[in-house]
Amino acid sequence: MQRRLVVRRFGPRLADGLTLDGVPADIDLAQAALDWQAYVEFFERNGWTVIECPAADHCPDAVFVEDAVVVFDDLAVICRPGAPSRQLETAGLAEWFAALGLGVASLKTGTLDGGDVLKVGRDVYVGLSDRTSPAAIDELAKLLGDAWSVVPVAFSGVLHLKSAITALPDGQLIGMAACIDDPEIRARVRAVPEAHGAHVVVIDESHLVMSSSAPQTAAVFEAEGYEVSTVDLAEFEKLDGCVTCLSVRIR
Ligand code: CIR
Repeated sequence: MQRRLVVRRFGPRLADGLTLDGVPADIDLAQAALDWQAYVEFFERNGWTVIECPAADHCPDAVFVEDAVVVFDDLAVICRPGAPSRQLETAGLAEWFAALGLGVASLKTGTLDGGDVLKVGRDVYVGLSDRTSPAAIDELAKLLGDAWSVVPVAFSGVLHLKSAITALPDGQLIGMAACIDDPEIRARVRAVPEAHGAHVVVIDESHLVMSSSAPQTAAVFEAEGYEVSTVDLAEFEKLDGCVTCLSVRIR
């Protein structure tokens, strides 16, 4: 199976990216470039083909490409970013993803950030957030039909659903249960000791990649038998990014 990783290089305006508290982040651009490169190289070393989509230098947050596109099997869904400063990020992406050989559908209603979309098996949990509206979730559900089961999830206190929870290879939800308003889903979330411990990208059944800013959580998963790799993401974390958001993964 060919695994492809779509990434988007950041431009000179990265430090103008949005922050939850509205205070501009103090970004070290040189360090961010090193960390971004190391992220890309990590995936290359682990057998992924890395593909760069065209940069969007006029959009400071474009490096967080996960928010602009979500891939379901061989269908790329072009999102409608909820923040006005991010809406131009999707320009040209439909054509670009089609050229990769994927089917493409563009959402037309409301707003939806890919960071609110957590796929676990055939379930698609979609956070109801300031960035993602019920109308867009309905449209996504209709688009995906019976192949996927879309579950809206109310949450609070963090930017995106995947800022609060992600999932281990066995489908176990992990992260900050207290952020999940929906009681049934909250009860299924296994707590982790650090905020950035909520974020894993699954490389395969036994291998995870996480931010190096969650060492206690990494130790917990290692003790359970997972191989845990870490990447440094501090500059992107200042902009409320995490390990999932710097790429779109095509498996
Ligand atoms: C934003 O506020 O939109 C960006 N500064 C951070 C987006 C992070 N995206 C993600 O975790 N999926």
